[in-house]
Amino acid sequence: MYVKEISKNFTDKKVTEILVENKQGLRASFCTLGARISDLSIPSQNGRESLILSLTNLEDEATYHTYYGATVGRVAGRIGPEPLSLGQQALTLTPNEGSTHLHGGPEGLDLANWDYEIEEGADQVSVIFSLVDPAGHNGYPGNLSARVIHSLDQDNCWTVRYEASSDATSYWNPTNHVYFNLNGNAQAPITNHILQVEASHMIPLTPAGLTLGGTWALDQHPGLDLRLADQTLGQVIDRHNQEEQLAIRGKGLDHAYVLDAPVPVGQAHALGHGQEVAPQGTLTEPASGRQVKVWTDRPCAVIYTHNHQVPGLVLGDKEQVPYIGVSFETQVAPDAPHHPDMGSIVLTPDQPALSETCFKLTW
Ligand code: G6D
Repeated sequence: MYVKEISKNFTDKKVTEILVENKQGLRASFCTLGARISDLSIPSQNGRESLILSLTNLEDEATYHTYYGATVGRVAGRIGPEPLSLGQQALTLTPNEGSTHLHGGPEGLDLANWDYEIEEGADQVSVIFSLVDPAGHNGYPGNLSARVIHSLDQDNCWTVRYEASSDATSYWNPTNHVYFNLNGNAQAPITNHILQVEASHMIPLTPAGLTLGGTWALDQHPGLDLRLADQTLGQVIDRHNQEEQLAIRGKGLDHAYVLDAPVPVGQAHALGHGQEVAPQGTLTEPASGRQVKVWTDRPCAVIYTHNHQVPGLVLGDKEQVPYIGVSFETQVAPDAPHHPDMGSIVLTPDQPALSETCFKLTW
C-alpha cells in the first residue's frame, strides 16, 4: 500500500491529508479536518475519477460547510428543541439551525482538527484519528474521548470504525457524511443511480426535518421503497407528487431507513469484505457497472439525495447542481433522545461505544 502525508492550510489551522492507495489503484484521502474522507478515486482512461464529492479546495469548507466526507457528531442529524434530560440532569444542546441542534452543533466534530497516527499493513492501512471533546462543548455533558479509524484494504473496502468513551453520561451517535457519485468527478447528478436499501420501514419527517414520530411500513408506501432496485433515484425523486415525504425536504430523500438486518456490532468489515452476508445497501451506476456495497452494524441509514445546490460551490471544473451526490449515513435513528422507542444513543462511563461501517467498491 502506498501512503503519503500532505500538509494543508485551513483558515488558521494546519491540517494533514493522508493519501492511501491500494494495488488496484483505489486511492483514499483522509483528512484531519473532521476526520473525514476527502477523496476516494479510481484510475480511469482519463486519469483518475473521484467517486465521492471531494472539495477541489479544502478552504471552501469554511465558506460552504458542506460536511462532505466528514465525521459528523457528537450526534448526527437533527435533535429538536424540546427539553432533554439524562437521569436527573437537564441539558440543552446548542442550536445551530433555528432552535434545532444539527450534526453536533455549531462547533461539531466535522470542523475539529483531529490528531492521527497511521498503522500500515501489507493488506490494509488504517488512519486512526483521535480527539478529546471537552464537557459542555455544544452543550454535551462529559469529556468525550473519540477515535475514528478509517481503513483501506486490498479488497477495495473503505471501513470506518468509531470508538468512544465519556467520563459522564452523555449522547453519542456519529456518522460519516460521505456523498457518492459514481458518474465520476461530480460530472453529472446521481439521478441515473440505482440505490437498493434492505429496509422495510423508514422514518417520516416534519417539514423542519425532525422526526414525525413512529416509522412507516414501506409496503404501504411503495414510492419510498428501495428494496427492489428496479428504479433510478431520479424515478424515486420524480414521485414527489405522489409521495408527500418526497416533497417535504425539497424534492427528494432526506430520510432515515430502518435496516432490516444490520450486522453484529464491530463486524461490518469482517462479514462484509468477504461478502459472507448480504449488504444492507447497494448503490449502482448502471452504465458503467460501478458499485458500492455497504455493510453496517448501525440500525439506520439516512439517505440524502443532496436536494439543494450549494450556491457558488465549484466541484472540479463546474458549479455543482442539485442531486450531485447521495449520502448513506449509518447511525441510530435521528432525534432518538426524543423518540426512545427508536433506539438509544446514551453513552455511559461504564460502557464505551463501538460501531463500524464498511463500503466495498467495484468498478
Ligand atoms: C441538509 O437536510 C439535509 C441534511 O440531512 C444534511 O445532512 C445536510 O444538509 C448536510 O440540511
